[in-house]
Parts: sequence; C-alpha cells; structure tokens
Amino acid sequence: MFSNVISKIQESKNIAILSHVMPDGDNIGSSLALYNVLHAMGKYVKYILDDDVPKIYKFLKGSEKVQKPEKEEKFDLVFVLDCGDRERLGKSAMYLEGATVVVIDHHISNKYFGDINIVNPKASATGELIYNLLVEMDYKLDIKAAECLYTAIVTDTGQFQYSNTTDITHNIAGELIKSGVVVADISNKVYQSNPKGKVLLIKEALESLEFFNNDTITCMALTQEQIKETGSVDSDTENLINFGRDIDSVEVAVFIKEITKEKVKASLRSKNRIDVCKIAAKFGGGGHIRASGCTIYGSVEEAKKLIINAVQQQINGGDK
Ligand SMILES: [Mn+2]
Repeated sequence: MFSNVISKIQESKNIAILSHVMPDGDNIGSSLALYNVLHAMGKYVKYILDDDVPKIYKFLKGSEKVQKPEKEEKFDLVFVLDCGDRERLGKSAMYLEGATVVVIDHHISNKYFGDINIVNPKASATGELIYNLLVEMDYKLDIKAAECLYTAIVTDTGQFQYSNTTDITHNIAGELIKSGVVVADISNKVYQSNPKGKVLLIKEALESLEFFNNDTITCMALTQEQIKETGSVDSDTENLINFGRDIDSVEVAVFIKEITKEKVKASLRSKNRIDVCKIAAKFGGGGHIRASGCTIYGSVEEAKKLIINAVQQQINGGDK
C-alpha cells in the first residue's frame, strides 16, 4: 500500500510534514510519530503547523520542534497528514509548491489533492495509517513514536468508544502497548490534566446549552470573549461538543465557536444515524459521518439559525 511513499522517502532529502489548523490529538500524534522516525533515519525533516501544539500534547516527543510557517523554504517531499482539504492547511499550504505531495488521511471528504493519496475512511485515525506505513518500512517502533501513535488513536476514537473503532484499531493499540506505551500514563496526560481555564470554559459552554426539535438536537456556543475571560485557549474547546451529544434523547450536537464577529466555526456530531458530513458539506465543510465541521460567515446567532435549520431538515426529512 505504501511502496510509492517509501521510495519517495528514500529518494528525498528535505521533507516537511504539514497538517490542519486547530490541531487535535490525531494530527499531532501522527505527524510527530512520522517526524521522529524520519529524523531518526537521518533525514532533514520539519514539522510545520500554523497553530501552537495544545498543552496536553506537549509531552509527546518532538513537540518542541514544531515550527510555524514563517520562513520560505523548498522541500522535495511534503507529507500532509489527517487533512482532507488544502484550505485547512492555512498558511502552511505554501510549502506544497514544487514538492511531491503525499496525502495520508482518513477523512471521507478528502479531496485527493496530493501526487500520492493514501486515503482510508475506514481507519479510525490517521495514526493507524502511519502505523501501517512504519510496519511496511520495517521500522521497529520505540516507545516515544508508539506514544505519539497511541495518542493519535485514543483521541480520534474518543477513547475507543466511537463507531470508527474496529478490531484493527485494537490490534494496533495492542502492538503499541507492546512497544512500551503505558495506557494509564497517556490517559493521565491527555484526559486528567485539564487546566483551570478549560474547566471554566466548560461551565460557560454548558450555560449556553440549548435544545431543539424535541430534544434531539443540542447547540452550544462560545465567543472569543468567553475564551479570553476564562483564561483558556482556542484549542480548549476541542471535545466540548460531547456534552451536547451525550444526552439520551440527542441525535445531533452542534457547537459554534466565534472566530471573529463575522466568522464562526461550527462542529457537528451525530450518534446513530445522521450523516453530519452531508450537513457540513452544505456550508462548504466536511469530515466524517459522525463528526464534521464547517466555517460560516456570520454572527454566532446567524450561524446557529442556519445550522439548526439544516440539521432539523436532515432529521425530519428522513434524509440520512
Ligand atoms: Mn483524524
């Protein structure tokens, strides 16, 4: 599956790894795993990301080496991981030019914008695909790279709870544990290390919770002012949407985050039957069947109306 990619790695001297803005555990974990391996192989490699690495992922090896897309530089080979659309790369997209681009991803909405595209929507996380790549490279995983991949998988599967979790996911997790990963240690660092500001933000998010359509839809919204006042950072909003989804009557949860007064990021999660990727696509976004997102140009209130309407139509129209 990866023979093309492996020969490209062998041929290349300057390699960059890029991923989407507003990073999560999967794109950081899979990118850092690949970064550490290529670095250990003696390659000149840079991991470039528009945003800061969220605090909870800073224990991962190599996180201190992540660079911002500030300097113009040419690379022979550019990996784009966990990112379905070049628009989601933000400023980092400038490094695609002139390079052989390898896209490795599991988003069903992937636009195949690379020269080589390894896209498998059945993979629970891009971390699974990077694991497969390393196996095919005959690379013996050390604990540090294994921790990166385990973090990628545990976060993108919602701690092995989402429907994307398969026997393959668990087999890979098992192999990573064999390589030295201590499960309780990762849980402690990723899930039991909330900064105070994040908890205050959870309080604000719950305060904003609204129910629609006979309690089958929830919506929460946060403004930049709330993020600032609670002393939290943008990435602290990751997963807050789960509070709205994890209610017995709810099928779809919506989470709206103000980016500016005229621009918001909307996230969608569904539980059993609604394809939220279709809803996000109506607004130019994408993602997975059970987890998607889009950007809407408008105020929080305007975006809320638009999205709730679209979700309501999907739920009531029988259109899955
Ligand atoms: Mn992912």
